[in-house]
Amino acid sequence: MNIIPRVATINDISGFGRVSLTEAIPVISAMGIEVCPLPTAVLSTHTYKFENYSFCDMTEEMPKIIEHWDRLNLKFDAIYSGYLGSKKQIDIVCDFIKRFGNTALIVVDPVLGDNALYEGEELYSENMLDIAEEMKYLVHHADVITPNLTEACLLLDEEYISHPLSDEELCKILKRLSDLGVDKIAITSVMTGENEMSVGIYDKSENKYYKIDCGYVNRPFHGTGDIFASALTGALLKGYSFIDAANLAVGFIREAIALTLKYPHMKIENGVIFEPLLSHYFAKTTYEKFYTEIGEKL
Ligand code: PXL
Repeated sequence: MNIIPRVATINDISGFGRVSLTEAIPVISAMGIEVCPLPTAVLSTHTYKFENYSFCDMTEEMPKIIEHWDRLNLKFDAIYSGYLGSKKQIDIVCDFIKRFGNTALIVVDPVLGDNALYEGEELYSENMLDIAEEMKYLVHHADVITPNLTEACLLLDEEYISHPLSDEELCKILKRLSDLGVDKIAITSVMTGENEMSVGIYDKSENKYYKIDCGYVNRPFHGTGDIFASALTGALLKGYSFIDAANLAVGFIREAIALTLKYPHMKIENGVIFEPLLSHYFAKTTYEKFYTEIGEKL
């Protein structure tokens, strides 16, 4: 629609720690796509392992930004939402999608909690639990969703789904999520074997299920979910099929993790090092494939 594809990116900006907009803006821009950030909050750092961070809620400001964009008659090729701090913000995003989302690709990363894969990790906060109900409503408007397994549980009203998952179990969860009214699902960071972590993929219009091998490393890598959703959105706008777009996103994260591991003193909360990779990775035209098809016609 726009000469340079344009994406409205609704997420927080955390000044330090590599998450949300400080990943979405560089990643999507490096893919040759214009990013229009609609900030949901401004923080000094993200909230994982940091204490006493500053937090400025942007709920009051968001409608003013949207009104101005409306007066400018802006058109978006995609709307991509991430961290939303309250039910009110979810309502604002639903309204934004109704006003601007007619022909846009709608990508919702239903940020509700972390995967409780590692000892001492928090499952989800009370506030996030509170907004899970509203998030289901937002998910209903989406073409693509990218929950982790914890978020998938919350969306499906499941107490807990223990990993590792068999291919069949993974397909069933993907199918149930698509029954919420979504065509394309990617569940991130799912253990699919003792030492195997995957992204589970379901493309309903193709009726195909896949798992993409993340190249498991036994420690958390913070902020990779946001890189995944950002690169996925960018690749979809560039015309990749859903599985190829998700594969491209996983490949980028695998390279970022490999680079980060060269710096063993990097703290988990500093995220993964991806900046030196941006210029070459997204300039490539072919990508190594990490996926296998896991089910059909469930
Ligand atoms: O999606 C990760 C994320 C985004 N925004 C904020 C966060 C986190 C994870 O810790 O704290 C503010």
